[in-house]
Amino acid sequence: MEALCKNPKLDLEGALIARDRVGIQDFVLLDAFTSENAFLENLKKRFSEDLIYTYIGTLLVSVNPYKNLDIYNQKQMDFYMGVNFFELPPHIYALADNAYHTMLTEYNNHFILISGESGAGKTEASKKILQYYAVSCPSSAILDTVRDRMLMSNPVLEAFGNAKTLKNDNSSRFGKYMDIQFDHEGEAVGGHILSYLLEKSRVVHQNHGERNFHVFYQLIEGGEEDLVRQLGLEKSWQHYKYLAQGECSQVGSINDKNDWKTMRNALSVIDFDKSDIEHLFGIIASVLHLGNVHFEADSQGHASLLGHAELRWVSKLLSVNVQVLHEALTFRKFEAKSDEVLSPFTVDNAIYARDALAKAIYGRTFNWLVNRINQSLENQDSSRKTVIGLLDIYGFEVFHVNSFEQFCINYCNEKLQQLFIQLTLKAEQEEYEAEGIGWEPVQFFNNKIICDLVEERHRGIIAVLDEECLRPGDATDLTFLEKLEEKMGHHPHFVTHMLADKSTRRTLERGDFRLLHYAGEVTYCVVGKRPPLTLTPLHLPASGFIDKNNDLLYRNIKEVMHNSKNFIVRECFPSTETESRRRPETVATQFKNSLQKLTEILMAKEPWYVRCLKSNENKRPGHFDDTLVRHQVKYLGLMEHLRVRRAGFAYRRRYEVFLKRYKPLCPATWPHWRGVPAEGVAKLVEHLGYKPDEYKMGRFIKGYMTRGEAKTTDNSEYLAFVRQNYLNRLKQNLPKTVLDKTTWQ
Ligand code: AOV
Ligand code: MG
Repeated sequence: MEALCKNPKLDLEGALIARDRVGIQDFVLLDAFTSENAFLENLKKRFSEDLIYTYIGTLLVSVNPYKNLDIYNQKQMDFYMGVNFFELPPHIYALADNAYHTMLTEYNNHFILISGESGAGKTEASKKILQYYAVSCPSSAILDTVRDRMLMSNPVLEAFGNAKTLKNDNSSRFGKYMDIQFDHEGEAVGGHILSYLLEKSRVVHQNHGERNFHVFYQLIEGGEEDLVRQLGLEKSWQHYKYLAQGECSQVGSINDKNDWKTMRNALSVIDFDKSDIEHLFGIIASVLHLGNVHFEADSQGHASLLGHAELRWVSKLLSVNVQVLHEALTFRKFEAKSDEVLSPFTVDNAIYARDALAKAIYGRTFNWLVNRINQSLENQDSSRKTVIGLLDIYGFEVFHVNSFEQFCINYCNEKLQQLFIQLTLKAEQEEYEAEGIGWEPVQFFNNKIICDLVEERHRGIIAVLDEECLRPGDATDLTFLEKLEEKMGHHPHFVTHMLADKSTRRTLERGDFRLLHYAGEVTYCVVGKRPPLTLTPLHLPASGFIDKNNDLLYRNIKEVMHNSKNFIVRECFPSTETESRRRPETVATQFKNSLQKLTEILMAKEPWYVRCLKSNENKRPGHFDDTLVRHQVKYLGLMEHLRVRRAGFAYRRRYEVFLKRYKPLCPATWPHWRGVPAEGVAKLVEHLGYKPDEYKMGRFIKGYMTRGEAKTTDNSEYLAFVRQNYLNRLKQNLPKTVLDKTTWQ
């Protein structure tokens, strides 16, 4: 005993477990926790002791503590590496480790779905998981570079893709799915990132109390004197229209100067050379200068440039001809027969063209950056590998004014909730039925009805929006809204001012529609609400749905950019685009298609879930807002998940896999079982004295089993379903020799 205690790992284990005796670590294990009150009580009790993680079976619930806890360090990583999931206090490392070892033993692909509303802790969780893999997995010297690059992709993408919103000081404004690739030895050998719809409207407009993307402030605050001078920048954010609108630059939790250093260092690790960096920051600075390009109306009401200095900086930094750029921002080019005709812009048109250019440059540069990072993470070895995908997407959000961006973000969250429901609540219950296992159905709210409302072909909101966007003539945000009312009028999750009853009508304006999302209701403002634009007729370019969905960029502006001598800009505006006569897909349709592809990518892998909960709305350390947490527990379907997990059989494996793993527990199956795997499993559970309700045997493939030819590839050849708590017992019974040899799942 004494000898054992000298093992530091065991010391830490003892300390951790003693500390974690507060509340219950796994909701599945106790009968009382099927009531919502008991569930919340347990979360709260644990939270008050800084125990932010709790399991529901293998699902990890995490409550944002809003303070740094000393639980993410090398010691803890070592502790969780390769140790049985359920024997230790819940931790994000345990989940990461479990996924990793299951991948290694079963040689299949996995993904970790991290979900929760804005500010709940998704990005932090995904960083912890990535760190765990980077630090804990075996590695060789060459692979160290890959791992460093993987880690360093975070500060770069966060600088360019995150911003302070009213919900979160470091809010992800893009969706990110990252595959971490492992070889046979379990070494991380490469990575690949897919990014989803960056909220690029933020480049030109921020709400009060919010900021533009971090990188702009980092450059101004942290940029070296020489660099700032070369880029023609002032060391003051107030000087830039694109930064000053939110009247918010200093944020207590953010240190732009330090973050600049981290990001610059990260760029070098990712192998950006001097020229890449010069061109990249040239583009960032050009966006700031572009925001300060102003216009006034001349005597004929046409846009005329007000001061030329800023435009000269833009053209210098983007390496484009200043006259041609000037023309592109103040005239539209039409093709009439074989001639090109220039039509002068009004001031509004010119502002629109300027902002559209700023958004396009930034958005495309962001995509370029992701591609560039992917090149540096590419695995050179083409031999077979398995992956763990990490999904960290912008969380559900509701602001005072919600626009097209929130519509896309919240739709994306509906899709992820749908995926969760499909994989856990729905498919699981259907599977019991298919496998012939007696089952009392657990009722749950299926949000498919809302996904359909948004995305259904020809009939959903996106289809109606596209129809209006593509309709020539007088389509406006209001005609779009009217079409919605016509088509969705009786939908239980959709309402507008015209459709509402008297009391609801008071809370809705004519230009709004409201959706009853799975996570609560959100009112979307279809037409622009920015002060100058409310004074202008609606068909003018405004920040409404039609405009944002069209995301129009005039052809002559694209041509100017394509002729740039800045190689990043040139790559971002390829000639194929200006030559093509095809209308590009709308933003919402592109997004919908990319989410469809993402769903397919995920469905082909084995899922793990982290459900992040926000503890309070004010980022207050250690404060647990009962109402807020209860609401999230409800809409995330955690109680339903718990019910299915408790009544169900959380662990299921094909007979063959199961037998291979647990055959040492029975003399009849150890060391070799030569018969049909299902029968070996039957012997095994009989020997262990399992009661009939502890496990179920899934259907054999009809016809095959009787002839003893069970096919291992068929999904229905399960040992259906050992209950989670019995599984723990099963694992604990495995002899020590097997423990040492095999990895835990
Ligand atoms: P999100 O990714 O879920 O929101 P973040 O992961 O950015 O949320 O978390 C928001 C903030 O909460 C962080 O900046 C930290 O201050 C704090 N936080 C989160 N998790 C932890 C943790 N485990 N320990 C300590 N502090 C934490 V959004 O990106 O807005 O949907 O679009
Ligand atoms: Mg985030």
